[in-house]
Parts: sequence; C-alpha cells; structure tokens
Amino acid sequence: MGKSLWTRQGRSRRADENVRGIDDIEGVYDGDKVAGGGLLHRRLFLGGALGGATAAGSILAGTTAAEAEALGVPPWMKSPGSSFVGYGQPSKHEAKTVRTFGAQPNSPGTGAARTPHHLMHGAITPNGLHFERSHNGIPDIDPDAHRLLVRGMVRRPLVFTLEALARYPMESQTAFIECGGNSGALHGEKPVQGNIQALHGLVSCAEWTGVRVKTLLAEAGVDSKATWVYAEGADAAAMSRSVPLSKMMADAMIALYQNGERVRPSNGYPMRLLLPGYEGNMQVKRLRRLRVTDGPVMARDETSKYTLLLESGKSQQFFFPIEAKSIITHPSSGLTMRGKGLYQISGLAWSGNGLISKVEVSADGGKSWPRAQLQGPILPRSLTRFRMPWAWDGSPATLMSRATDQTGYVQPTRAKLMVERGARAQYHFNGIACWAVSDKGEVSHVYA
Ligand SMILES: Nc1nc2c(c(=O)[nH]1)N[C@H]1C(S)=C(S)[C@@H](COP(=O)(O)O)O[C@H]1N2
Ligand SMILES: [Mo]
Repeated sequence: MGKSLWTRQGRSRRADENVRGIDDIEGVYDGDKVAGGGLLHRRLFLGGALGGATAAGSILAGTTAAEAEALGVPPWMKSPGSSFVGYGQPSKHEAKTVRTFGAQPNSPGTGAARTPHHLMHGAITPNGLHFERSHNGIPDIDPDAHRLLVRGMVRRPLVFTLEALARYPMESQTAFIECGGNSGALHGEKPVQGNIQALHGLVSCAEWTGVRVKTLLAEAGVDSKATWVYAEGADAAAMSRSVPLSKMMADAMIALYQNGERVRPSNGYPMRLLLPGYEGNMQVKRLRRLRVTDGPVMARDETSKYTLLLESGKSQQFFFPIEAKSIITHPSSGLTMRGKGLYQISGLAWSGNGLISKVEVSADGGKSWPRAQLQGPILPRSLTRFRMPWAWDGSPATLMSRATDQTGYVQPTRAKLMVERGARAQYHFNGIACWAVSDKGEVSHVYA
C-alpha cells in the first residue's frame, strides 16, 4: 500500500497508441515548463487544462477502453457487505497509516507520536493521526469530576464544570499545532536520514470548537494591571506555561471539540487551551487552571526548555508564533519514485502569523523558484496544501519549497537560520528542507 501512494498516476506505454502513457514526456510539456528541473506551470492540473495544454490529449487516462470493458465482477460484488459499526475505522488495507513513536520503558507516556504526512493528503489531520506530545502520559480524566478554575488578578474567581462551560457561546477555528521541537534534527551538522514523519511529524491541523478565553475573562473581571495568564494542565506532568494576556484576549480558545468530536484524550480531553499559531507547548492540554498575573511565572517549560540557546550563550525567551514554514510531503524522504514521467509535487505550508500568501518550489536545488498552486480555502494559522506539476526526466533532482506569509516574511534557508541562531537553538527550526531524488528515484534528506 505504501508504494502505491507515490507512484506515477498512469501506467506504462500501451499498444493502443491513442492513449499516451504518462511516461511519454519528451517534448509533450515543453510549452508548460516554467523552470529548471522540469517544473511545469501550476495551472496544468486545474480544471481540464491538462488535456488542452498538451498535444497528446488525455494524458491522465491510465487504461484503455478495451480494459475497462473487461473489468468483470469482483468477489466483493457477489455477496452482501458487512454490517454497521458504532465508531468507524479506516479500511484494514490502510493499516500502515499510523503515528510512530518510541516508548521509553520507564515512562511509556513521555515523548511524542508523529503524524505520517507522507501517507496523507488534504490539510486537516484526522483525530487518530494528530501528533501527540505528552510529558507524562495521557490521564484518564472523569469529565464530570474535572474543573476549570479562573482566578488570580480578577474581581470574581470562577470555577467551571464541563457542562457549565458548554453553555457559553462556542466558536470554531481551524488551526495547526506544531511542537517547538519539530524538525529539530535539522539543526544537526549532517542531514539525518529519516522519513518526513520522523523529521517533521510534530505538526498537525484540526478544526477546533469551544469557548473563547476572552468570554470567561470578561466574566471574571480582569484587573487593569494584569498582563499574563498562567495555564496549568491536569496530567501527572501538571504541564504549565505563562501566556500573554493579549493573546488570551485576541483569539485563545478553550477547545472542547476537535474536528467535530470531543477532543481526544491524547490531545487534551476534556478541554485544552488553543493558542492559534503559537508553539505547541503553550497550548496546555487537560486545562484545569487559568491564573491571571502581572508577569510570567517562569515555569520549567519557558526557562530551561522551549527557549532558543544562541551562540552567545544567552537564550532567547518567549518566542511564541511559529514563523512561516513549508515541507514537501510528496515525494519525500524514504519514498521511491517509479520511473520518469508526470508527477504532482505536493506539500504543506503554515505560519503562526496569519495566512500563507505564496509557496515556491524548486526542482533544481534552489536556482529557479516557480510558484505552486495553493489549495483553498486558505485559512490563517492553518496548514495550507500546495501542489505543483512536475515532469521528471529521470535524472537527479533536488526538491525544495519556500513559504511566504501575509506579513511578507519569507521562509529562510537552513544556512541563513544557522548563521542567525546557531546550531544549539534546538527549537523552532523553520529553514527550507531539501529532498534529493536519485536517478533510481530514491528520495533522501539532504542539505542544500
Ligand atoms: N497538559 C499538558 N499539555 C501539553 C503537553 C503535556 O504534556 N501536558 N505537551 C505540550 C506540548 S510540548 C505540545 S507540542 C502540545 C502538543 O499538542 P498535541 O499533543 O495535541 O499535538 O501540547 C502541549 N500541551
Ligand atoms: Mo512540544
């Protein structure tokens, strides 16, 4: 199954010359070439343009009319199918599309489970595949016994049951969550050989529904001298962070639902703090306490961890929004391309500072950068899918993607990031990632 997800979309040359095999690329796409390495105009795959753009007609037809007639009746059409199930599961043939994790023997719930981006398409992460980072396991929280406390510099301290909270006006917003440690391996001197799941699997995106923090703070009555809010989770790590009051008032949410169903235990059941665009660590899961303060509390995860250690030996603290970033998911490290021909390069881009305005792709190691097609709806602080047609001629290629967000910020090269921050920064790596494609079609991780 893994193989079939990244293969040519057609079949090899047929005897029937009316249907041109997708690997017959010589000369066919010349009019659509926009850059080095065989990148084609982004409009090629849009509404019928493919047929019109080429002399060959229906390039994507993988099979002949004769074959279509010979389909026959497969066994699964000859008897009734199985019955209904209460909670649906993916096809048993998709059993490889799972999160990966390395459990530690002494603390099996400490660490991370990563999203398999190379096996997925679209922009929303299904709940069962949303990455998970937990500092001390997933607690088994009784939703009726769970309480959310709002106290500190407020006129009226409040306590909420889940039921009480659910009576407040709710809203939905789509947002990515990315761990500050995602892509951290790219700080290393040599490119680590891992697939995209291992290297960049700590980012996911969901539609979250819940109550605005602003609504609760307004009810509690915030002291005019307050500037920060301390948030604490109800797990054995009691994970806690300080959040600027301004972010809490702007778009923070107590999320109760994730893609329409209750937030999963791995992602914060029964409620989590959602801070769209901010680093994952601050988005406290299993939220049980908000304490309004006039300064950060200097919790462990904002001092010794999740700060950027610079070359000078000083640490950069309170680095909150994730800066614009992108990764090519198809093809990506570890996958093998099956022969030259027409492919669709595809990937994900995101920015904690708003909308993605542009993604450029290079197939010649960064010499030319045509624009990719962005898949709508393009939502702020959400994963944005991009696509780019590519006529691979079978020779070695280096693929890269570069995101620009609505502020004009451009995703930097790895080299630039290393000069600016140094190799010890550890968190928030957002440099341009590169995949090398060999003449055998093998895709591996390289530095430009
Ligand atoms: N209570 C609690 N909240 C937490 C954590 C945790 O271990 N416990 N991990 C944090 C970290 S480091 C990240 S990256 C995000 C991950 O969110 P997710 O597991 O829903 O993807 O949750 C954050 N919130
Ligand atoms: Mo994290």
